[in-house]
Amino acid sequence: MSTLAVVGAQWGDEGKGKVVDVLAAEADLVARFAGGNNAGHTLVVDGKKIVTHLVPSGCTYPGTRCLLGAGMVIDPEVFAEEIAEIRSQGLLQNDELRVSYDAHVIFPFHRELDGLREDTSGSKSIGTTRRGIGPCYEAKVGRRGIRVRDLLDPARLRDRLELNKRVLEPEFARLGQGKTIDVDALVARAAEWAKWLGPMVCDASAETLDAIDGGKRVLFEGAQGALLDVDHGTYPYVTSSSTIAGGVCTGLGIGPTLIEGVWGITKAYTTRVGAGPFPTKLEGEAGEALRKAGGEYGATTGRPRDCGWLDLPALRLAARRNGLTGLVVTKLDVLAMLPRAEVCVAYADNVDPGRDGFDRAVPVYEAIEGWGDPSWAERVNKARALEDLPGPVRAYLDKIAEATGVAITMISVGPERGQTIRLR
Ligand code: 2SA
Ligand code: GDP
Ligand code: MG
Repeated sequence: MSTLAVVGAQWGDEGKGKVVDVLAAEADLVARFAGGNNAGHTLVVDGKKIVTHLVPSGCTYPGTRCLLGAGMVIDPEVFAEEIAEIRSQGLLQNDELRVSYDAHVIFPFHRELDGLREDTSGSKSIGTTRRGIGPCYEAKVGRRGIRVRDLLDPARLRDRLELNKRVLEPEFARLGQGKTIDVDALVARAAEWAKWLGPMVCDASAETLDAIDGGKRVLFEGAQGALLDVDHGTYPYVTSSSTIAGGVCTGLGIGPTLIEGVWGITKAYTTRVGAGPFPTKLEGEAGEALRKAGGEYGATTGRPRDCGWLDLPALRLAARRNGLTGLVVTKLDVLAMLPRAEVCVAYADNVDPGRDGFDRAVPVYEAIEGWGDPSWAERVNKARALEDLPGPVRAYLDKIAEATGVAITMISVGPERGQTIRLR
């Protein structure tokens, strides 16, 4: 397959970074199409952990081009730090990293506004990562956004910053924090960014299309997950971008007919970080046990993630809205550590999440039969073929495939690149 999209099929943190890292061994180009440094994608190669936020997770392979598309929002200061960190490990040494002219830029005032809103929203806060993501996308759809290309044109940049100053200073005052946006200082700061960013700026749509036309293998790397999509997620408790496979087209500027496959990543259970409905969330000790077993803490903020059993109705919705052609199940080793496990097979009273939303969804659980042999954790961890997995674990995977109508194409049994069972 020459093009494949890899997207989160839950509320993010499904293991997209690991899966993209595995698949990127066979890719020429890895392109991110949405989100920004709210994302935290973890790769573990030979015991060494790398967490990417803006840089695509193909960054460990020399010669593989990494592209940041127009649908992304980029904080240049975070980007510079991330590039330096990755380069210090001898990676991304040449011209492997490219950024769209049309990606939007996160300024310090976006970050401050994000944090201030969270601090002043009380029980209505979204639980954002406070990285300025929402305010930057708001500016974009409000047609006052500042794009990477504007950093290369100081007069235009000044004009755009003045516009944002007029809109945002009253907003800061309304929220109880007087703030002056110092346009001169920001223009000077942006001139520094432009020096190192300028050489990597490109027409990311053309780069992607030319790569596909030239027979190159292209991976599209999603961020967050289907249920955090601004249109199709648990609105308003969502991120501000198109996280589903449709976002590949808008975020990179390519047509849907060029996406040959879409793999959705799901954990063997469910996690969520931030506010909003989470039907299968486990309270108390049960949730804590899963968090501990899975090491479920935010890869960007370090926040503890809420944990619960796998939610098949939610996964089915994600499969349909993404048009999944394959499903990757991760963290099977973590579920195997538990003495018992359940799975949500339906919602009570025929609640349909598409029609009724997730607020009223009360899970109907089934215990997973035969679960809970203390020897499994190690056995699953070491499995490299489907046949190596215990019978009840395989039956669980079959149940997931049947409920979603999507074939399982890969299974992850540990964080390391090699701890993977490839079925396709
Ligand atoms: P934002 O910052 O505006 O995008 O937040 C809006 C909602 O989107 C959620 N969100 C995420 N959920 C899971 N993982 C994310 N990335 C980090 C990670 C999160 C972290 O990899 O662990 O470190 O805390 C991510 N990014 C955004 C967020 O929780 C809000 O619900
Ligand atoms: P992403 O945002 O989807 O890339 O996921 P994150 O990196 O935020 O969170 C996934 C976490 O699970 C990371 O710490 C990964 O190293 C880890 N991980 C991924 N796959 C597996 C797996 O199969 N088993 C275990 N134990 N950990 C995994
Ligand atoms: Mg993550």
